[in-house]
Amino acid sequence: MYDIYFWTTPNGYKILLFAEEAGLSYTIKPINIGKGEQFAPDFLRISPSNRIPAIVYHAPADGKAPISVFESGAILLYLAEKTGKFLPSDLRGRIEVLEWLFWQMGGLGPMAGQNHHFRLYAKEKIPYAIERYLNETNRLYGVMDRRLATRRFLTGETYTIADIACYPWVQPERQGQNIEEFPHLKRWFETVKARPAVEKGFAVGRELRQEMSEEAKKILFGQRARS
Ligand SMILES: N[C@@H](CCC(=O)N[C@@H](CS)C(=O)NCC(=O)O)C(=O)O
Repeated sequence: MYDIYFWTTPNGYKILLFAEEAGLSYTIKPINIGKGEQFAPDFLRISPSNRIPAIVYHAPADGKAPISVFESGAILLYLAEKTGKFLPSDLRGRIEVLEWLFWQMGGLGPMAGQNHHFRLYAKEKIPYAIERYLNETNRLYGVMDRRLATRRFLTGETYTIADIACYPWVQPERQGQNIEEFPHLKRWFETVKARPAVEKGFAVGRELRQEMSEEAKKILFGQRARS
């Protein structure tokens, strides 16, 4: 029913985690971003920003053409609304989940992404850039830790798309963070990690995983507008 355009990155995993949690029937369409497959015209028609993830749903309720969705936050919201899962329907509960979903999309994801870039991938190690994103990741971990001091999950007692969006982006070792400084975040991290659907989603993706080659870095970094 669903095609998931996927590669083994945190944003890609968000969608596998949802699909496994919700028991969706799906086919993975691998888009090897290290080989430049994200620039194929067929993929750009679905995801005009040449980024994974994206999905296509083949049997929309209106009986019309398949529906495609790009941007992981939009995909999670679409799937949550469609399945009625992992997004509360009451006004306040829903708003809270959307706040944390957008917090991840605009904060944790981009900042941790820059952390990975400057610490792990950039050829030139620029102390200012490394420190800036280490600090910002640290600040964001602190925000989650405070939140989780009084709640089981980010928005309350139930697991939602906000947790699904954040979990793949919490990678303490890669991000130069000491999780022991964030006991509530650590407890949440271990709770989410142990969910069977999370284990399954990561196991499914792992089969495709490749180290990032120098060739891949040339394709991924330094992109400019394309005509
Ligand atoms: N805001 C986007 C970001 C997606 C994104 O950055 N995807 C990366 C992998 S995590 C990608 O496809 N990169 C390919 C490229 O840079 O060409 C989302 O959340 O879906």
